[in-house]
Amino acid sequence: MWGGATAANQFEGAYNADGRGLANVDVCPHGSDRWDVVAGKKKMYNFEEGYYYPAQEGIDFYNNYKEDIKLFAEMGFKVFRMSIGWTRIFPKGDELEPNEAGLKFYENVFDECLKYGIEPLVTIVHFDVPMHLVETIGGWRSREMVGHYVRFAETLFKRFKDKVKYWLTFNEINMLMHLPFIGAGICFEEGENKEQVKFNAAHHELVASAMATKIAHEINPDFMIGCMLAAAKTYANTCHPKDVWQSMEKDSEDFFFIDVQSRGAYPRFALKELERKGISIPWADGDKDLLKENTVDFISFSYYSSRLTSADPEVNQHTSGNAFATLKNPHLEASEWGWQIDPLGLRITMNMLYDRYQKPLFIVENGLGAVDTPDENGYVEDDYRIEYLQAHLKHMIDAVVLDGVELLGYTSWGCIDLVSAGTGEMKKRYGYIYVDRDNEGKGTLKRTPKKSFYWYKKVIETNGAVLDKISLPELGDVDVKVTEQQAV
Ligand code: BGP
Repeated sequence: MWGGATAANQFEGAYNADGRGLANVDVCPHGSDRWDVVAGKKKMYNFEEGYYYPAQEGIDFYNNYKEDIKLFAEMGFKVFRMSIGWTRIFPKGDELEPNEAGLKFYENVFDECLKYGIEPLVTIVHFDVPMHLVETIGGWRSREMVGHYVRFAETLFKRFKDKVKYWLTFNEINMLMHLPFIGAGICFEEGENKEQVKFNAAHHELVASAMATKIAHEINPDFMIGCMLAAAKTYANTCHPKDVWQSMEKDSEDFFFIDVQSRGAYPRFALKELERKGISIPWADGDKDLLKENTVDFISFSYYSSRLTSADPEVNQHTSGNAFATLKNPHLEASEWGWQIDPLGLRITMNMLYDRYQKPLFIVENGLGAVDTPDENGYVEDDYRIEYLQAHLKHMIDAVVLDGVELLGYTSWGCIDLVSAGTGEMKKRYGYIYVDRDNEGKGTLKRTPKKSFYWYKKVIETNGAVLDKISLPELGDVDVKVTEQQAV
């Protein structure tokens, strides 16, 4: 299935429409303080004077969903990945009855997709935590979150059991270790053991994910439930065994979550590591059986770049990436935001995940964040984006055709321009559709297909076969922008 991916908080807008409550994702501002807020270092529990909050209006998908889905259909999408704004359904998070207006909105969106034969792929939580639960119980640090999440998930499964088949329990579940406020609604208190808090939250999310998987399969045995990982192979800087060992350890950090969700138990390396660090797992009665008996049906992941590590402290030239620290790889070019570009790394990552889990994969994020310069008609010639995607898709197809990896689908990230999660910018664009809006929230919000829109339409039409036939000159001069490292 070919398609595109989005997240509620990065494009819906209408943050207080029809009874929607405030969520952690709303109060992450644009600007230099954003990083500290999303990382849980700076407490910002409400809108503050002097800041701009891009999630408030996003690109107003809430009021434009018909037009946007029509454009996705024109490209030939078979699948559309989107998430549910938790606080549209449960504004505070602890209500017992859902907000009908919120459910109705998503029902309308699903109906619109189905009208065009587009299958919705729904992320239940893409970073959202209701602010009421952040303030009253400290987000996912508390076990109480499990009950609130499960009630939310069950409400969705029951209401949409005939409209949605593919579900992801949490977006990039491993992100909570890196950006705990956006990943789990956690702000640290002075002097507390941060690692312990993060592993408590991780355990609660893993238990919640397994409970949701159980209920989902009871409600509709045809449901396909996936986990979702911010994935990337970590390379060793040299063939020195210490470097190789370190790269293995880095990969294991990511495997930890998926091992639990896909194999049904904490991996032994993680148990040993936690024991060494003096971190305890907040087990409750029944957790072990629950995890064991309710594993996911498929493995979904985002892939933007490979990562690089070295055991030698002298090798320390870092570059930015998807919230994961990585060394600069001299063999790779980078985006304008310093994210390195490694198409073969996608094939490597796919093989690594498939070998380990032997379950179908779903690539649910991949793409190039770049500055687009529209002409006077709003048209963007984004050959750099086409080149990035083309290279990745070629390796993706090799992984399927030559290596035998089972792949359910591919949804490129930000199929329509939307707000960047990392920086809160609009100018970091991933879309096939240009949206007239800038970093300060100015612009008409007009949608205009870019050159990549027509390219992707061809890719979908030919199920990827055209990739071999489109030669780059046919698409015009390709100008891949390579700039120096820029901090996120
Ligand atoms: C992933 C998130 C997405 C998305 C993407 C690109 O981590 O799941 O929400 O934003 O990264 O990152 P950014 O928006 O920072 O460019």
